[in-house]
Formats: sequence, structure tokens, C-alpha cells
Amino acid sequence: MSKIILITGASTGIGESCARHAVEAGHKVALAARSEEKLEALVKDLGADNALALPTDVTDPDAQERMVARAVEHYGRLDVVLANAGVGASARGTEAGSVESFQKMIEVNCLAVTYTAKFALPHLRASKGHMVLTGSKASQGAMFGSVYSATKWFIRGYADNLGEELGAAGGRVTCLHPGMVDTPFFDEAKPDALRPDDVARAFLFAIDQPDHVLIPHLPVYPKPKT
Ligand code: NJP
Repeated sequence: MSKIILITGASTGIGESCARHAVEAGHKVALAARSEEKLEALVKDLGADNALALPTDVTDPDAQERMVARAVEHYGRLDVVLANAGVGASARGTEAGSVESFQKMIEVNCLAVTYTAKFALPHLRASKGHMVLTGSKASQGAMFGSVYSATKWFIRGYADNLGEELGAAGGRVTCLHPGMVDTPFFDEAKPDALRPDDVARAFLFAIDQPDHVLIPHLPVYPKPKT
């Protein structure tokens, strides 16, 4: 069945790849990020019948409320929401990192996800839908810095609690835990990392399960080198 999927952080990397794979699989997408130009280019690629650009800064709760309202107004419902927008910091150590970078990571990776859930939940309850959060393997070790890792620990716990809330209404919550992925998240290429496509396939796997199946957590790691 074709699903209506709202994706935050859809302009590049994992979010963009999830959007491409979703449309290829017959779903329709609403794409949110700050870069209007990139979103419009993606809509052009995917086709205006399949995709809608919703330029949004996820740190602004009012903008997220409008984002969800516009997606529902356009498509009539929401079946899946992928809360994927996230940021890291180039200086990763606690002493080296700036206070501003700590604030930004907590604002985008944690607080903004609670806004996405708050505004999307009424629609996901109505559709018995599915909320997917992009967590990280880093929640189990400070691979991208202690503050970043802690933001993804928040996401891991938040997903469990949200899963109880939405689960009570017949919906589902899944937390993806990618290992390192070669995306613009990093300043330099990461040839040994996962590709965004690898995470997108995991996303589709999670949302394409029959209604009686729940995948609460889904780790996707690069295979260790031998
Ligand atoms: O990174 P990137 P990824 N408002 O930089 C958007 C997690 N993760 O795909 O606003 C709205 O290509 C930004 O768009 P724009 C990671 O923590 C990654 O790798 O136009 N959107 C872009 O679309 C994150 O949660 C790795 O700049 C905002 C997107 O977020 C997710 O995967 C490993 C925004 C970031 O795309 C996607 O990251 C892992 C705002 N204020 C988890 N700020 C990895 N790459 O290795 C940013 O375990 N965005």
C-alpha cells in the first residue's frame, strides 16, 4: 500500500536517500529541511505527484507545526514520519567543543524531535501510523563525541517511551541505529562507511512490515574489516 511519509533532514544524506527509496517503492513523501533549493531539486527528480517540499527549520516549533499541517493538507493523512534531521560537531571532545555546538546538537537532535512527535502524533494516531527516529550506534559509545552520543541516547530512550504512547493507539515506533554513514554529516569522504542507501533499505524494511510486526530498534552497521 502506498504510504504518505514525512521526512525531516530530507535535503541530503540519509533523509534524501530514504525519500528516493520510498518513492521508488510507490510511496509519497513530504520533505523537510532548511535548504529550499535542495528540496525543490529533489521534488523535481522525484516528480511533483510524489513529493512535496516543506522548507522548515526544525528548531522552530511553530515552523514544525506548519510543516505537519501542510503535509496533511496536501496529502490528506500521514502514515509515516521519519524524524531524521540531526547535526554533529567537527570538534568532538568535551573540552575542544564549543558551548554553541553543544546547544545546537541538543536543540536539533533532541528538542526538535520532540516537536516533530508532538505535531505528528495526532495524525499518526488517526492512521495507526509509524514514527521512525534516526538514532545512532553512537548512543552506545562516544564515537562522534560525548555530547553527540548523549543526544542519540536521548533518542533511544525517547523512542521507547513514544512507542508506548503510539503503540497504545495501534501505531508503531522504530529507532534506526546507523553506524558511520558516508554523508555530508562529515567534512571528508568516509569510503569504509555505510552508504545512505544502506540505511534507506533498513528504513523501508521497518515500515513495510505487516501490521502485527514491530521492530523497535534496528541497528545497521558497516561490516567490520577482516
Ligand atoms: O547527515 P546530513 P546524515 N532544521 O548532514 C538537516 C544521523 N546519523 O544524513 O537544513 C531542519 O547529510 C539537514 O538539512 P539542511 C544524524 O545524527 C548519521 O548523515 O538543509 N533540518 C540535512 O537534511 C542525523 O540525525 C550518521 O541543512 C536540519 C540533515 O538534517 C541523521 O543520521 C551516523 C536542521 C542532515 O543530513 C541524518 O544525518 C549515525 C534544522 N535546524 C547517525 N539541521 C553518519 N552520517 O555517520 C540539520 O549513527 N538539518
